[in-house]
Parts: sequence; C-alpha cells; structure tokens
Amino acid sequence: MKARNDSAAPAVRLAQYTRPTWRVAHVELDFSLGIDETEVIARLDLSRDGDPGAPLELDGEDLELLEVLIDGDPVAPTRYTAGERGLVMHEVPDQFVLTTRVRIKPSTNTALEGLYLSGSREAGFLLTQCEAQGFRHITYFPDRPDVLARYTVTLRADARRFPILLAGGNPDGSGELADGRHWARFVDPHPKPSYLFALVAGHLERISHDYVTANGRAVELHIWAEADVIDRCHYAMDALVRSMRWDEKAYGRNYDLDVFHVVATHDFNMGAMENKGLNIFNAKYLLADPDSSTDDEYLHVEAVVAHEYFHNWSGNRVTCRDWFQLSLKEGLTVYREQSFSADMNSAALKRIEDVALLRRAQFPEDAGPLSHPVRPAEYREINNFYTATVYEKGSELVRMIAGSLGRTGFRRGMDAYFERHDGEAATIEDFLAALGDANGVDLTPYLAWYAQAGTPRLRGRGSFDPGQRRYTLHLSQETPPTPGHGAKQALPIPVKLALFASDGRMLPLRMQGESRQAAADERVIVLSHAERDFVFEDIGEDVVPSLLRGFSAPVMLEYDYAPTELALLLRYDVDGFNRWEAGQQLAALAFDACLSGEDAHGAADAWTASIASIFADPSMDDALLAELLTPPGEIELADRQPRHDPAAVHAARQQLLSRLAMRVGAGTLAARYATLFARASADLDAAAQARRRLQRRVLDLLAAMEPARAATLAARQYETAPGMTDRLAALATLARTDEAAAASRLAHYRARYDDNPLALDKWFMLQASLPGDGALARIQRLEADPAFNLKNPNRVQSLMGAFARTNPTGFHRADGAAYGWFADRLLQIDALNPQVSARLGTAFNGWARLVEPQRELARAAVNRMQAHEGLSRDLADILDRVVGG
Ligand code: B3K
Ligand code: ZN
Repeated sequence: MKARNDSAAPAVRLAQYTRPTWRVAHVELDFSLGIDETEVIARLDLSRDGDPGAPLELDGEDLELLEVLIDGDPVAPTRYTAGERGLVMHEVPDQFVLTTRVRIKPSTNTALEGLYLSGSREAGFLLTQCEAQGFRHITYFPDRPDVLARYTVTLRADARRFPILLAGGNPDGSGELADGRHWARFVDPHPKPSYLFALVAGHLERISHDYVTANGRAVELHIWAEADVIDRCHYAMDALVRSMRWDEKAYGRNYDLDVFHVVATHDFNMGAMENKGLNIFNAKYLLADPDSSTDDEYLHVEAVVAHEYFHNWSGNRVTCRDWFQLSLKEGLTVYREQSFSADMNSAALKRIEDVALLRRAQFPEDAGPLSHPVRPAEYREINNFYTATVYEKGSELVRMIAGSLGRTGFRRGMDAYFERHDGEAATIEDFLAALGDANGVDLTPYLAWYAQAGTPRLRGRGSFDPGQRRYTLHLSQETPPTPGHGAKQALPIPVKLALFASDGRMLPLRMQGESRQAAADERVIVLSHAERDFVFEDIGEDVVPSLLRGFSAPVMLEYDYAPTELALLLRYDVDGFNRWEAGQQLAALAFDACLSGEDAHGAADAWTASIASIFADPSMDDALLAELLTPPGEIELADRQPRHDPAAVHAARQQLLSRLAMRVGAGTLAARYATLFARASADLDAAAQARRRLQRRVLDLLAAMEPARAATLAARQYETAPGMTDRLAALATLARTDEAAAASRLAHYRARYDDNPLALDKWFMLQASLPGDGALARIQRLEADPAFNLKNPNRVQSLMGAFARTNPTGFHRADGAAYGWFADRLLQIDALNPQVSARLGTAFNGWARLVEPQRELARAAVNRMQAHEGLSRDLADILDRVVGG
C-alpha cells in the first residue's frame, strides 16, 4: 500500500466535536475472502439523528466501490460521490438500508491496518486491525467510536486455504458451499463501535479451556496460533483464566459472550488489540516458554492478556465518545492491569517497575516537543496518540483518584460508572462524575490533570521549631511550559507522607488544629494550590520526611535531601517503593558527583556505603536487592542535566557502577554470584525469578570492576543456562566484556533460534543496544542478516527501535552518521508502514536538549525527512511537532 500523501491534513479538535448525524442500528457484513482480492458487502440499517437534509457521509479509504443500493435498489453513480476519504450521498431518506459492495486487496496492505495478510502467501492467514480508523479500509461506514451497532458477520472462503474462519460474537452457523468454499456466521448481541470489529481466516491451531463465569455463563476460551507455536500458548491461557476470575472479584465484571478467541500473529503494529470476542495479539505478548522467553516476557504476557481482557468492560461495554477520550479506556485499563499484576506478583516490585517505566518513557515525552495532555485537545493523526502519556500517565491519574476515594469508594464508583454508561460511548467527564456521584464528592478538580501537559515539579522544604515542638512542611508546585501552553494552573497533588526520626522511627502525625487522639504515622495531604504550609504538632526532634510514598502523584519531587537523610530512608523506610526511591535519589546525587568530578557532600560515598551494607544483610529480599543495586538509567540521568551529553552520561554512570562494585568488593560479588549460580533452575516461581534478577545485577556489577572475570563467568553461564533469562543475561554481559568470546556465542544463538522469530528479535535487540561508536557499523551488519525485514514491525523495533531508544551513545554519535542512516531507513519504512515509521520518528523528541554538534545534526536529519516527497501523515505529524513546525 502506498503511503498516504496527505501530510497537510487539517487538525481535528476536541472543541469541535459534534454528535453523529446518522445512527447504525445493525450492520450485516458479508466477506468473500481472498488473499489478493476480498469482496465486502455491507448492509447498514441507517437512521438520521437530527439535521434533516444533511447528506450521508461515510468514511472509506482504498476501497474499490462496485455497487451501491438503497433499500435493495441500485443507485445511479450520479447520486453519490466516492472520493479518497469516503462516500457522500445527497437526498437520502431518513431511514433506509444502504448496501455497498467493495473490493479490497489484503496482500498489498503493508500498513497492517484494515484487512491484511500475516506470514507468507502460501501459509499465512488473513486478519484485521481496526483501531483507530482501520475499519474504513474494509468498508464504507461512519468510522467513529460513538456510532455503536450490532454486527452480523458472514465469512466465505476456500475451505482448504482458510479452514478456520473467526469473527467477533457468538457463532451462528457454518457450512459448506458448492465450489469448495465454506462459510461461517457470527452474531454479536452487544452494540459496538467499528474499531472493535475483527476477523481472522487461515490455517490455525488452537488450545481451549471451558470456563464458567461467576454469574454462571459457560464460555469456551480458545487461543489460536500457527502450528509451530501453539504449544507456547499455555501460559497465556492460564493468565486469561486468572484475569477473568480477578475481574469478577475485584470489579464484579463478568464476560458476556459464549466464546472468547485470542489469536497470535507475528505481524502486528502494536502489542495487542481488544476486538470484541476476538482479541488479536502480537505473538511477542502471547507466546511464552522457558527455553525462549525471559521472566520479563512472562510478566508482559500476563499483563497484556489481562489488559486486553479487561478492555471488555473498560473500553468495549463502555467505550469512548471520540478519540480524545482515549485515556478513558487506556489509562483506566492500564490501571486495572497494573493492579492485577500487583496482586499476582510482588506489589512493591510492580510499583517500582511501573514508576521506572513512567520516568523512562513518559517523563521525557512530556519534557520535549511531543508533550501533550492525557486528553489531547487536537490531533492530525490519532495513531500518534497511543503514547506513554495517554497510557501510563493516564493510569497514574486513575490511581490518584482511586486513592482519594479509598478501596470501597473506588469500587462503588466503578460500579456506578459501568452501570450508568453500559452500551454507551462516554467521556472523561462522565467517568469523574460517576465516581464522584457515587461517593458524594466533586472530582472535577482532577479534570485539570487531564487537560494540562507537562510533569509538575513538587518542591518541598521542611523546618523544625524545637521551641514549639513543631515541624512545618512547605510544599509548592509548578508545571513548566509545554509547546503551545505557557501558563499552567495548580493541580490537586495528593502527597502520602511519613516523618522519620533519626533512629528510624515513624512519628505520629497530628496536624495543626486536630485533636490529640491517636494519630496515624502515615497520611495523605493534598496540595491544591500553588503553595502551602503543612504543620505537624508534637514533633520533638528534627525529622526526615518520606514524601510521595508509593509515588502518590505523577510529579517530580524536588526536596533538598542531604545524602545522610536519603541514606536514613534507604535504611528504614518501610514503604517498599520509597525505600527504593531514596536509593534512586541518592544514586542520582552520586551520579552528579561522578559527572562533575566533585563529591562535596559525600553522595557517592553515602550511596555505595548504604548499598554495600544492604548487600551484606542476609535478610534482604533478592528481588528488591536487585532493584536497589540498579541506579537510574542513562535516559533518566540525562534528564537531570541542562544539556544531554550522551557520552559523558554513559561514562559517569559506568564510573558510578564501578565505584559501587569496589565498595561491595569483587570477592563478595563473586561469592554471591557463585551462590546464586549454584541455585540455577528453570522454575518460574517468584523466588527463582528473583534469583535470576539478582544474579544478573551481581554479574553486571562485577563486570564494571573486573570485566575479564565477569566474562569467564558469563561464558559458563551461557553454556549451562537452564532457560532464556539466564542465557540472554549471560550473552549481554559477555557482549560488553569480551567481544571475541561473545562472537561465537552470538553465532551459536543465531543458529539455535533460526526458526524462532521472537528469540531472534532478542538477538537483534541485544546487539543494537551495545554502546559506543562501533554501534552503527554493527547495526549495518545486522540489517544485512537475511532475517532482517523492514516489513516486520517486531524486527524493525528490535533493531532500529532498540538502537534509537536504548543506545544513547551509539545513536547520538558525534558525527551524526547514525541519524543519517536512521533517517534513510525511516523513509523506506514510511512508504510501507506509516504507523511504524511514526513511532520510530519519536526517537528525535529530545533533539533540542542535546549538546552540539548532535543537536544541529539531529535537526538536520529531521528536516531532510520533512522535505521528502510523499511522507505519510503519521510521520509528517511527528516530525513537524518535533521541530515545532
Ligand atoms: N487498543 C489497542 C491499541 C490500538 C493502537 C492503534 N494504533 C491495544 C490496547 O491498548 O489495548
Ligand atoms: Zn489498551
């Protein structure tokens, strides 16, 4: 499919929302499926909703129109216009059945939006992806989420080439046709928007499970995949069953069809898709086996399976009125998914990982030119708004609101939301109103969080008055300007806090004006204005505040802690998240010391000493220790500097790691490594995962100090690894410590996993993230590998995405050569798949903060791409925003 040459398309604005003029009560779709050509007959029961005389306007792109009928009668071509964007018909009745017949071409659809082919012509299968606006590539329709219709879908296809036929809804008959074809029909009783439509057709195998919902419905669960990978779907089935039970318990939500299908594909633009009754997954988030998946991948499969399932209520039963409300379903569903994962695994670790992700992905997004509110006010291309801000920050907003209502209040509010808006297309205002009304509170102040971009800075300052036995915490907030939005308003910021005495005790918190009854030692205060003093009484000594416990609001905390104060929190804080956080802040101060070459306040010493003593503590949990041993990453650390100098940040962080290694001691590290290595197993329980996590960190630390010794251990670990987590970790350490020894293992891995695309992706990714000036040449060798393929989104992400996102020194080399190479590839990809090129294009978001000459060179690369003729709207939108065009 050619790139859409419509980069000048006008912006769509939230403020200009108008209700749909036409409703579709029922739609009947009839597909005659073929790889090169598919015919689609659509019968829409249309009725006018207001605006008499308004024409009928239906969306439709890349459709070959064959026939139009009104109430069964052919319509002369003079009565309609079929243009590039859709079909317009004047002088139509107020109520009628419109039938269209169109032809589409799945095999040339490289954008993977609409109906396309996954895999080869001979053996691959057909599938659809409609969110956000892919349905218009299948048939003419009002392709907007506030038009909800009931769907009846009939699929017809050659029975040998397409033995399995699936669409969303309950099965409603199937049979043979005279000409070697067969058919199957599906009826979905729940009205849904077009973006939730899906079909799949081809050779697929399945695993199944009989499930009975809490309210007594028998449901057949089927996971489908190609024959060679079907055995790797059992973990996903297990996760699906646990997700369904969890949603019944935690939210009282039951599944609502007789069947639920999940399908795996290797050709997918994103993670997965929650189509009603027929979820489609990128294989990366569905397949898992110990030999080829890491522990993190198991966690991702569990989380994404849950996420897509949870959408059945938060997104499908209650959908979005328009795409500006995207976070209504995505932020909420991420929050539900995070809560599920926290319940299934360690809640403290989960919180640490989620906040780390927010800081790694969302904070930089919000600090650069692509910054936008959780509910954007306008867009040129909606696919560019499936961002960390809409998803991850959106989830943090739900978490804040849930926290303010308490567990039972939030559940009461969610029940009210689902009840009130079931079968409707809702807004974020509706969500806040339902939650607020159910609890008798006004949540409208939180709307400002949805409307305002940028990460608020929360500044704190404490002062102790021994005479009055009083501690005053002064809090203030400020949100820096973001593109197009200078003036920022104060937001309600819930701050969960505790006060620590110097011996590590938490003090009772009685605030000024409160009675002397037993006071809690943790509480939440809300800063609603630009600044305020919070006064705590009966405080007999100076204290160290533990602020924003559990990361109670998505802000950057600026509190001028002395290294000794952070060391105290790192030692005593019982909030698992804040304990880790104290370590991160101390590590960041230690990093500053390494970068500047001066450690006037002894931060590096305080951090390494604290971590070394925790390391020696035998009661310490392996998983938390692994996290504590890991300082913030290069991207986060670079964000602390006024100018981003990737090479300097990398060197200073390496120095920080080697200082820590020296403090702990090579002997101690090697001894701990030996103990962990001796316990190696392929088990998947939490203890085994924690062991692997810690073993990896310990080996990496050793590598920072004694690379040769670490390389020997890594080589042995690669040879003996019982599963992928240990194998891949060993390979990564080896590749950083001994290039020659790594080369033979990389070749071995390449051959061993030649027929496993997901394992090969990791092979590309690992090498793409190796730092330094040699990275570009390595990448260029890798793209010559026969397994590299510009058409496959996973492969492109694992080479180019990993390079641009996880390899700052390699990507930002000072001669700009990597930018030039990247831009060339981006243009090639853009002609095939605009969603993928646009996503990669966001790698330039931070260009303006780079040091020279990188800053100028990055801008030049962006400008060169902008000048390219035929750029897609997707990529043009990203590039224009990146350079403020
Ligand atoms: N809703 C889909 C994402 C669709 C992306 C369209 N460009 C997956 C999810 O968030 O669950
Ligand atoms: Zn989602």
